[in-house]
Amino acid sequence: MIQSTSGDEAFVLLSNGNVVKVSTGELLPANPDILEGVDDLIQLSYLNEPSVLNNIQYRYSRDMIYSKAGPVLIAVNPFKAVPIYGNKFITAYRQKVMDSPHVYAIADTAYNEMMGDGVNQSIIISGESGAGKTETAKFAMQYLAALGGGSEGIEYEILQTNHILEAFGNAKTSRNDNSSRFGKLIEIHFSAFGKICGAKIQTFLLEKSRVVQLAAGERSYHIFYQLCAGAPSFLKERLNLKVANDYNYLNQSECLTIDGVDDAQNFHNLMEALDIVLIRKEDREQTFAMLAAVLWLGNISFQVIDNENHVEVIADEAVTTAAMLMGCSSDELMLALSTHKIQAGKDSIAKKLTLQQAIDSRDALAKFIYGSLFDWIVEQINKSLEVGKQCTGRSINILDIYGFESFKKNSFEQFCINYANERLQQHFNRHLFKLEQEEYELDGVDWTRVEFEDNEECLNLIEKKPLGVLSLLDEESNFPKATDLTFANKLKQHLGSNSCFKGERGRAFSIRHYAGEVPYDTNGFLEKNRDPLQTDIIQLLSSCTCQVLQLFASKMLKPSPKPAASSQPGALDTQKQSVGTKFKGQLFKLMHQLENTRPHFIRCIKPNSKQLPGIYEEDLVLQQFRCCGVLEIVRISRSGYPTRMRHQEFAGRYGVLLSEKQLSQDPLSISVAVLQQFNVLPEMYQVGYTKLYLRSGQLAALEDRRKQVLQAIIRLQKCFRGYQA
Ligand code: AOV
Ligand code: MG
Repeated sequence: MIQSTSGDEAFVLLSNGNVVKVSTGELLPANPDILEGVDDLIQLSYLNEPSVLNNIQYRYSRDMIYSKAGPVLIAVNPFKAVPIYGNKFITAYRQKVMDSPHVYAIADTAYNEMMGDGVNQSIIISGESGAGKTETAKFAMQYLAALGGGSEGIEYEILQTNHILEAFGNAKTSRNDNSSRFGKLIEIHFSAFGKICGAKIQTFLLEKSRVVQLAAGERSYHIFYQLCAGAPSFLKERLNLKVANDYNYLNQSECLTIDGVDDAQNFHNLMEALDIVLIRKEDREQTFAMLAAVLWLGNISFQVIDNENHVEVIADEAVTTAAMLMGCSSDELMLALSTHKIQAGKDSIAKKLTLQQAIDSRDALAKFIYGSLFDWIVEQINKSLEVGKQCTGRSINILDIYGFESFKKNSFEQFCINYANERLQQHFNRHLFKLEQEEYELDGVDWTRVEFEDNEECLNLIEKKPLGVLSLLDEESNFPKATDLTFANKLKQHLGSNSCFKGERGRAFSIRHYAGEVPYDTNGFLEKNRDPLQTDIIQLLSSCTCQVLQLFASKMLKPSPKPAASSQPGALDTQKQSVGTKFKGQLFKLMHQLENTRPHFIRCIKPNSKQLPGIYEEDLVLQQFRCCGVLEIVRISRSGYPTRMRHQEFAGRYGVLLSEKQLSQDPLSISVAVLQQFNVLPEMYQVGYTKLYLRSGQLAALEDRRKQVLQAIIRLQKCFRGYQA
């Protein structure tokens, strides 16, 4: 409220009672009280950042966590249980008794459009780490499960997969106690009757490094702590399982528990979920054995035996237990972890590894086992949810990936995660800004262009060939003598002209992402991109009696059965795709798949970085609004025409209401005649070359009138027949 002005200065009373002096040029108009807390930001009379921020805050403080920004659902993380979910609410949204913005409403629209138009749909959830994507995805699944539930109970199985995937793929980070460390797309398939008949889960790049290395205060994957805390005693005995604190892979970060989380209880929930998703008992046993093997591998230590730093494995409980769980002898395991076989003519010589090489080789083995186990579990789940014959090909996809991340130290993992978010942002921009406006322009609609922040430049920086981060990374990864420093120098040498790139000192560089600038440390980039596994280790795995290990090893051998001789430590096997390139391919495939569906966007917002309820940090929220272009979306939807119909279609549906004479015209003229007949105001529509564009709400009004007219005709006909009789 402006209290007084003098010259170009104004005294303004803030809502917290403080009075501040500002220059009048900085003042923006506030919205009238009657518009306080509107459902959809497009209803605001004055569209500016403070108004949007205030509106969302007003709603948030009243536990109205969902709002609309035109077609986009905004979900602000409440960090507490809000009583707006469950069967009562599902029914209310289904029966349209409730229509306030909600993830249920989005799921409902997607379902109706799939059933009505026969078009596959996608619900695309984005937002920073900890913003609430995974929870939102689960509520969307819950709604679809309730709607599409049938007698077979597959919908219940689908919901249970969340427990399993979260146990194996989520972990505590400094941003989120339950952070997804993989990307997930779930396709839910429906029968002709709209019942769920199967599902398929695709996952993207799991953060494997977490298995062996943790930042202070973070945890490894939940499953390890759950297993240690909750395994029944017979299982503990069989796996020689200790408490979490006894394992190096878990105790290194001095964080073993999460406030408010009961790992033992979660282990029981997981067992139930595994039962429901029909994971076989043998498979479960092998899974637990592999988890314990990973933990024990982490406890294996080495002893330096000469002055060249060569090592031998210390034969202790860790080695014997890991070997027992893997199904090999301790000697075989010790040899594979401390030597590298080299072919010399017909003979092979075992060369001893240095301490660092041995540690790397042990960790690579642990990461390989865990990563393969994760993929294998997803495979088993998919078998159990198999898309059945009664499925019609109709589906709703729900995408929940890891959110944008910026820590103090950012490595290859953050680079991949943020790259995925850039791709997703481009898809979002394309659908909400680009395609929409292009269509208007192409169809001759009178339209003032709304500018938006394009992230093409950043994607080019990452993806462009041959001079992009990923290409240069592959080039260096193929070069055995390259180091993280030479890689960093190469980036600086070639990418300096891209405005999203900033060279930093030494091994560091920064990228200006759509969601903010992130400093990366190239330390470990090459190794993580190569993700090598020595042939000696693969051979060991194929000789293990544990069946899943044989299976994992066979997958490594299949694409390129490579003789040991050519294996150069440190070089990237040319036939094996690098992690970065493989990820890029996966993302392209994902985008292609999403392009074939009708998207529904949900933007999750993190109101504070403390993960606490009731705190709304304006700067943090504003920055998130800016990077997804909330204001621009509202601007476009407000001046846009969300309903569009081909003239032919429109004329066919509403032309019946015109006189014979008017009908002899072409579809475009019929469209115009209908609009005139129904007195639709000129500002409510635009006539394009091929389509008619209507403001929101107009079609509903037309439908009502059509119904009235048709009913009147029917009444007249009845009357006429009665008269004839
Ligand atoms: P994310 O998926 O977006 O982060 P989550 O969905 O894991 O974030 O949400 C983080 C935490 O916020 C959850 O564990 C809940 O405690 C809380 N939360 C989120 N949404 C709700 C809600 N609708 N109601 C109640 N609590 C909620 V990451 O996976 O880190 O990008 O990689
Ligand atoms: Mg998540």
